Amino acid sequence: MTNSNGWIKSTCAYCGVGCGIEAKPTSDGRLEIRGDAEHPANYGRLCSKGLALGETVTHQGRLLSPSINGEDCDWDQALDYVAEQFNSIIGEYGPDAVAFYASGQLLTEDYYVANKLMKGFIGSSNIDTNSRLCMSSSVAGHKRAFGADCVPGCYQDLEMADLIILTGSNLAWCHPVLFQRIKAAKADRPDLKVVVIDPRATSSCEIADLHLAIQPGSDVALFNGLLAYLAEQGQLAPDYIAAHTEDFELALASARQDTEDNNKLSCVTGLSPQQLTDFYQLFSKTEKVVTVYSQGVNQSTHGTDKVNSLLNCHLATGRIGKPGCGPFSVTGQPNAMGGREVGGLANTLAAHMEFGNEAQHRLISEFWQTDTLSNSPGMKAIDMFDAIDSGKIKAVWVMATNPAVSLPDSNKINRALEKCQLVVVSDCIADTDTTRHANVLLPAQGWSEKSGTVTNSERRISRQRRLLPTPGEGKADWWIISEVARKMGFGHAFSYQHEADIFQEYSEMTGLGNHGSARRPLNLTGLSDLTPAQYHQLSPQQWPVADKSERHHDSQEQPQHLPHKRLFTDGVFATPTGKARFVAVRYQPPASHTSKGYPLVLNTGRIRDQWHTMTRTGLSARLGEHTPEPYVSIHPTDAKRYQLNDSQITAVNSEYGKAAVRVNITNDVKPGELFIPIHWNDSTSSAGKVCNLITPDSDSLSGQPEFKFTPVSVAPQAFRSEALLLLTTPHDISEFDYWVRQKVSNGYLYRIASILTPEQLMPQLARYCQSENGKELSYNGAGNGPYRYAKIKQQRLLSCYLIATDLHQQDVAWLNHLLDEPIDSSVERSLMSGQAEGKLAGGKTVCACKQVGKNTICQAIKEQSLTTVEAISSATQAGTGCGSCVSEIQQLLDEQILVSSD
Ligand SMILES: Nc1nc2c(c(=O)[nH]1)N[C@H]1C(S)=C(S)[C@@H](COP(=O)(O)OP(=O)(O)OC[C@H]3O[C@@H](n4cnc5c(=O)[nH]c(N)nc54)[C@H](O)[C@@H]3O)O[C@H]1N2
Ligand SMILES: Nc1nc2c(c(=O)[nH]1)N[C@H]1C(S)=C(S)[C@@H](COP(=O)(O)OP(=O)(O)OC[C@H]3O[C@@H](n4cnc5c(=O)[nH]c(N)nc54)[C@H](O)[C@@H]3O)O[C@H]1N2
Ligand code: SF4
Ligand SMILES: [Mo]
Repeated sequence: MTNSNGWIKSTCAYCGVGCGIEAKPTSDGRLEIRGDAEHPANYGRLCSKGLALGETVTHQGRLLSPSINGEDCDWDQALDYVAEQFNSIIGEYGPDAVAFYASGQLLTEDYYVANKLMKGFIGSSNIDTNSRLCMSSSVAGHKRAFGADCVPGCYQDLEMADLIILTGSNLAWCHPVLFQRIKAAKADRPDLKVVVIDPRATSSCEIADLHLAIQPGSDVALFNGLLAYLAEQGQLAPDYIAAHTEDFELALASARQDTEDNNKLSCVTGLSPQQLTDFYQLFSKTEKVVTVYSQGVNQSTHGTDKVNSLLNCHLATGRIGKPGCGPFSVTGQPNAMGGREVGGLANTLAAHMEFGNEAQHRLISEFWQTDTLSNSPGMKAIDMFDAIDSGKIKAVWVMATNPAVSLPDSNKINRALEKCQLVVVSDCIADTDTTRHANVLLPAQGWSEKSGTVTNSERRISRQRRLLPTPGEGKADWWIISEVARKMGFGHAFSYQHEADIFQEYSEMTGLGNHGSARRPLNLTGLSDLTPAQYHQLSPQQWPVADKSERHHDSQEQPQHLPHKRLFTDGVFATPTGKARFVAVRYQPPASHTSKGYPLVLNTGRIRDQWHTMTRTGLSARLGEHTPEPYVSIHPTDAKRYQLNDSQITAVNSEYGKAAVRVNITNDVKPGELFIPIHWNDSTSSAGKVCNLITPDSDSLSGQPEFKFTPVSVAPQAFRSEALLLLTTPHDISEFDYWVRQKVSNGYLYRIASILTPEQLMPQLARYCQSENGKELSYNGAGNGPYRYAKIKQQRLLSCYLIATDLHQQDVAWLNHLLDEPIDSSVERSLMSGQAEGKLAGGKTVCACKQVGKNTICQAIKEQSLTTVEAISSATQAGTGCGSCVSEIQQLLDEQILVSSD
């Protein structure tokens, strides 16, 4: 799929939108990246993370060689070792003493073989994945209602809807291209209404007609209220209910119990009766409604019930399986869907077949030619790590995920990994919090080197293509797993020569017993006879593709004619009766409660420009600029109560552990509620890892952890000095009390705080600047400083630091580019004065795509009297790339207007 100009089509590495990209290798080993105008997920658009993909393919920090207990070795030795250790542990303790912990960032082909090895041949179901943390409540909710784990709609529905409800989803930052599509549709058709349901005011509220800042965890009550309202107002679809569903009366009775008393509903949801009525009326009078939902719904002790409460409302009004209608679970990771399809979760079999179904068990056993196919579900992620902690599981193989950072109660997880007899980690990055626990490290190919398929949120399968050669010894994940399988003695079933062989086997498998009343929507048999060349060329395909005739052939159609398939259009669902099931759900409060010791509720989530544990987005200097440091958002009244000033460092404590982050005082969160982003970890900060605090409570049905509700306390932390240290290579600076690492162009910027005085801190920092010779500039204030130092060689900065009693109020973004620009006298002056002068005065980056800083924008607003975002964009270029900074530009504009009207 290379066109005549050398652009290769592939799929973005990050979120479940699954945008098509085109990439062209550059002479310096990077990639030029642009959106694929023909891909139906994005039609050419990309967000800031997608646009920066080319900057993350650097070889810096890559895991280059296999190793055993810290000693590099060759592949044969490493694979032999893993196979022997697994076999010996299984021999002694049985198959349930081993486990795989996989990821929605594996390709479908990788995932398929991992699942086949564990469930089919090792004979245990102890394979679970980070999708447990991400989508498992949606999976469980879909299965309860539809009989199968299916997202019924397609992206086109977002543009055809007249009402879009975003609940528990910060789409603007987490699925930015979908957000941009909705925004464009709304600009075309202002009648398209948007409701955001989120305890926080997020960037997604930029397009909201109504923001319902609900009480955390109260979603079931809100949607039960909607169901009861619809019934009361005679706004249900009785014919649809009668023909296509069952158990409606039970669900309605349950919903009515939650809503008997309007005051109670207001009290539980924290919404006024007027807000409730506004929302309910909007839903009831709008025919075409899409409810987009994500982690605010899923990551909850009652996540599955939250999912079913909103599915109930769509089923009761027949708003499903029609253009512009339906519940829409937007998936997080690039291949969260693919993993679910091939049985990556411990409680499902491959190809949407299920434990407990004798016929399916027999079909799979025959298909794989195995007599050891596991009979029952395995351990879900939280239980799996508990079993590692207790010693029941003795070997774990972690693939493409960083559980030492991302699982709740991180102290326990790290203890468990430390104790575990055998920890095997396949990753492309050498130093992560999880690789630090590994006995065996296996270097995997990274995004730009891999080849295979991924499935996005609208069930569309896209090819990820090899773009660059692999550094060092990195191998494809499917190859690594298949080789271990061969060495464990299962060679006959893992003799794949190419990823296309695996795809062929998997797509054939989706056809097993898939007919008549046992029909499963997931059917790819129309793709099962692809030749390797056709697989290589494969254009995006939305499932089901039950027959060859349904296959989309690239060259024959214009992108605007690509099919947009919906499921359940005929009202036939994947349950034994063909009817969708209502689920009777009741509101229940979150499992944990605030108390005197832990009076505040901690919510966690994502920021715009970082991806999870930052092992990849953290390589891009551009992406690091937007939010360089972990923070806690807190309401002004709480800040006052707990004596916190803006930008000071605070300790955050929970029953499980502690963190230390910057204070961000804002009205975006309500009193009593805090928000901390998830991205920082022990490799990038002293105490920014939020999962140290998080409760291991999880949903009893789905096993998905409660990441949005942990009781915590805050307490200001006193430091005597703060410092900024700029170095060209990463250093271990864990000797400092508080530190955060930021990738900047050609180096690293460390933010440091210390209980030492500036004078005492100075000699400690100076040690990090000693390695090379060069011209030294220094400014030494007496006692409390400030102290400033820079080492320069041939007009290049080698290192520098700034120390003062407090630096946090100061705009220091001008330091970000110092390592890649020639140092002239104005830069030298800035370094010695500690203030940006001359060309450095642009300020903190707002628009990452066009590199426009805050000061430039604010200055343009003031000097040119700009009053609209469009005017700012045309004056400064800010917001003309991916557009996801537009809300921030608006905010700057609002602030400037406020300032000038003061
Ligand atoms: N930039 C960026 N994008 C990403 C990712 C990333 O790391 N960075 N990760 C990807 C992945 S894997 C995922 S899973 C998705 C996640 O995408 P989202 O789910 O959109 O992201 P989150 O920030 O985790 O949470 C969404 C919102 O839920 C709200 N919330 C909290 N509690 C409640 C509640 O009780 N009810 C309701 N209704 N809302 C609540 C939070 O305030 C938050 O704004 O993002 C994907 N996209
Ligand atoms: N507090 C809190 N915690 C959360 C969440 C939350 O909202 N709040 N969200 C949860 C959710 S939804 C998710 S999805 C998880 C994400 O959490 P993780 O999955 O732990 O995070 P990642 O940083 O994406 O980890 C992926 C790892 O795989 C490596 N990798 C990348 N590509 C490949 C590859 O092709 N092969 C191999 N072998 N390795 C590769 C990367 O270098 C990285 O180390 O976090 C969860 N944790
Ligand atoms: S929205 Fe952004 S991160 Fe998600 S797939 Fe598209 S470009 Fe990648
Ligand atoms: Mo996720």
